Amino acid sequence: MHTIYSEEHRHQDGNVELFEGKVVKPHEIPRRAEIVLGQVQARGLGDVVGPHDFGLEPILKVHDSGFVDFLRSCWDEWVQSGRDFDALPHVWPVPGLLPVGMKRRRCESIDGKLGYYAIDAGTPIVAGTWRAVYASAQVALTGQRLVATGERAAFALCRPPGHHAGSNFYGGYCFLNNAAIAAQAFRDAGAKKVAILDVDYHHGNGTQEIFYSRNDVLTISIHADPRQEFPYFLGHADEHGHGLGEGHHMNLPLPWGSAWDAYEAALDKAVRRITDDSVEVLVVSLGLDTFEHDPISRFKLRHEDYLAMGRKIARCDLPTLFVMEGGYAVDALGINTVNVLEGFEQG
Ligand code: Q9C
Ligand code: ZN
Repeated sequence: MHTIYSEEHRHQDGNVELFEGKVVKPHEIPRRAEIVLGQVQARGLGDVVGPHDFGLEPILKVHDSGFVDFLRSCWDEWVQSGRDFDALPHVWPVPGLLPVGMKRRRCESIDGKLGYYAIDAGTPIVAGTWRAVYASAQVALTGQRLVATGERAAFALCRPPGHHAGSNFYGGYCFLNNAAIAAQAFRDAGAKKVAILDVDYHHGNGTQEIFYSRNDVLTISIHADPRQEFPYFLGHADEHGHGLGEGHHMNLPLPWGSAWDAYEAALDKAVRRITDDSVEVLVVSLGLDTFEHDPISRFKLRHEDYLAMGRKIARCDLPTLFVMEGGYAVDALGINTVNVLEGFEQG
């Protein structure tokens, strides 16, 4: 299968992340994508191609224009306000802040805007963030085009990742929801029903939010239970979709410490839900932070489990776009990623 890759990702290179009460070096670093690319090439997965430029239009079908404007101008406004280090939020308009009858409003100060749009303080914005974020979305869209025009599968080596970003917010190392943008592009190219299967360790809260009231994109996420793990406020087993979307979202939370036996059972449920529906194309939010040695996660998957994961995903028997999400055990990230993709090709 083809891999789509752009060096533009290197421009997302933050200095700091707020993590467990400390200001630490970011876990989401340029070397992640380079390690994955190296393994794709070393194992001969297929050709590596650069992205086309599809412009802002397909991004604006998923994200609010005010939010996209904020991402584009944030760094300049931050510098204008006299700062020269990473832009991070430090104050949030929590729902109870405002008296009854008052509406949350976006404030003109860049600090107010950061708190308005960010869900966490772990996602630094720097000078090159927008360049990298824009290219990452174009990488996903280029993979979408390859699959929509007849390839069985493609691998969008996106960086930064996307599944925590919603229509109007960013965080969890994500800015634009690459998988959601690609899924919407499949719909606009004529697919009647699309499924997004999110196997990242963390709940795909942004993807859930974007499609929660819709019945044309089935969203399924397997992840660490939000009662224990980020993003905490969403991803519980009883969230099934709303209105028209009722029954078209599925969360499969698993406890800390889960290994392949428990994971496989959840993945079986996900695959069954997809094959029971009239899904025409599959987008996989491919996070590898379920790995036993991931530094920020607590699942126990091993190298060989990712081959089995790829084979199992192939059982959906659908044209499939893989979109890179998380995974922070960087030295093992290439092996685990390409294991899924090779397992899929065998399956
Ligand atoms: N103590 C992705 O994998 N910080 N994002 C968690 C846990 C946020 C991960 C802190 C992790 C976000 C795409
Ligand atoms: Zn993750």
